[in-house]
Amino acid sequence: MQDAITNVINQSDVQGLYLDEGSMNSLEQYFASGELRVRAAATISANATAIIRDAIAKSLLYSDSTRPGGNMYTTRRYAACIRDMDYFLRYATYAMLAGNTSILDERVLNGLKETYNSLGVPIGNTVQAVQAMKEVTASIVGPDAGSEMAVYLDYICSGLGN
Ligand SMILES: CCC1=C(C)/C(=C/C2=NC(=C\c3[nH]c(/C=C4\NC(=O)[C@H](C)[C@H]4CC)c(C)c3CCC(=O)O)/C(CCC(=O)O)=C2C)NC1=O
Repeated sequence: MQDAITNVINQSDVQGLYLDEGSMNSLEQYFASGELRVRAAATISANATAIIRDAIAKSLLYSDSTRPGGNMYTTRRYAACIRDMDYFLRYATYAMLAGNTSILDERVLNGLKETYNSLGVPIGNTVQAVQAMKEVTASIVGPDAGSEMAVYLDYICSGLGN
């Protein structure tokens, strides 16, 4: 896993250089937003259950997914879906704290699309639920932290799409 700091240091290290101005600027931005990130992570973890419930209510509840024949039908599959949403929210929060997407590649997206395709988990509906979670999260943490979280929730969606 990388973060905003190791990322900048690694880039300079491969060139054998001290940090250049661009690297300094991106570090400064990261440090300046540090408190925002930590506060957002605390708010998200205190409200995770409600965020996921509201995101599902806004997107998939009472849709084809939850009806007989849908991929969320039966409590076992419904629970698997809620659990996946919790993974997405928790790992997006880690990535937001780190200021880097690598943890999402390594722990969440690696092989996920293939798993979903082989189990018939609909990717379009998953993306819809994650997009709803993006809106609900922003309404709870506010617009600045919300747009920071959006970077990582969108990254999950595009990782499922490719
Ligand atoms: C930490 C990283 C990690 C991720 C991301 C993860 C995802 C993941 N979701 C799975 C299943 C599943 N995922 C869903 C999700 C959904 N179905 C829908 O219709 C909705 C659109 C969507 C919820 C938004 C469902 C229903 C299953 C069970 C499918 C089945 O067994 O038939 C499975 C198959 C094994 C299992 O059932 O546990 C994995 C590996 N596992 C991991 O360890």
